[in-house]
Amino acid sequence: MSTLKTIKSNEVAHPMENLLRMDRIPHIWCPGCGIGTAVTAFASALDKSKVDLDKVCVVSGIGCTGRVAGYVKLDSFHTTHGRAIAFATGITLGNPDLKVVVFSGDGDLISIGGNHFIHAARRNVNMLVICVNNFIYAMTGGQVAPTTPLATYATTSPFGCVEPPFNIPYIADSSGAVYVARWTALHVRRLTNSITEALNKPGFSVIEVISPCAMYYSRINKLGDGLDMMKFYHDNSKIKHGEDTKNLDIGFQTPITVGKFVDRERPTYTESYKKWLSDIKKEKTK
Ligand SMILES: Cc1ncc(C[n+]2csc(CCOP(=O)(O)OP(=O)(O)O)c2C)c(N)n1
Repeated sequence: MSTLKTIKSNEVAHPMENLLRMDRIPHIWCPGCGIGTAVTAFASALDKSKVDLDKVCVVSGIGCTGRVAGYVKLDSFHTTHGRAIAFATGITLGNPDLKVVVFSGDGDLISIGGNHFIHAARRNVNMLVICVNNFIYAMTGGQVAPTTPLATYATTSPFGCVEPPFNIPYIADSSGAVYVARWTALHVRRLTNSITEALNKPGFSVIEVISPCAMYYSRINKLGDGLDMMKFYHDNSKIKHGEDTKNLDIGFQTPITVGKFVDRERPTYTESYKKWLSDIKKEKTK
């Protein structure tokens, strides 16, 4: 049975009421922000994938995206800045039956949390990471992030960012992630399908969601509002499934390559660990 609420003609209800903590609504996100769209895609994917909601656990760090854990009506943890993956690793190792989903921003995951990210990918720890990349530290007022494109203005780069940005799918791929995709907040159905697919994939999966930040990124760089950013995604996104992740750099207002880039099999950390233990036991009983 669908977990999404069916709206009867005389009833005013949010169709995702069953998956959201309605007592926390209205949320803190600004008009034009894409985080809510990513949450909607996630909720739809949970519904489509038929996962047992009692077995789903959402973990977030700190930031605008970090607030997701507080809005979903699931077991969830709002953890410290940069440490979502560390908490998620503990949860998945402690209870391998859970489907652990990390929902966090690019700063949280790739800046302060970058080390956890690469090592969880290397170990192939069982979790799905959804990274909302708005190219900036939004919650703290628009500082430069490790994803801010070259020459982009931010409150801490008033003359334009001089540091080359990370390419998140490339880091995920080269560190060992088994599933890597990127979509924008405009690609709601494709994003939903990717999340659905990744929810059923064992191992470390990463989905990047390029999202407008109308309040900081767009305002500081004079790019208009959230709708203008959606129009930009519409006109400038190119779907290239299987594209080499080396080619996925994003510059300031350059075309954005989206799609599913990696889908491979590797033993998960839990599987390798169990096998290792049983091999040691066999060795000892010889
Ligand atoms: C240890 C620590 N350092 C710094 C901060 C301040 N801080 C809060 S959120 C954040 C960055 C958020 O950026 P991002 O993860 O990209 O999320 P967004 O708000 O853009 O969704 C920072 C630096 C903090 N809360 N804790």
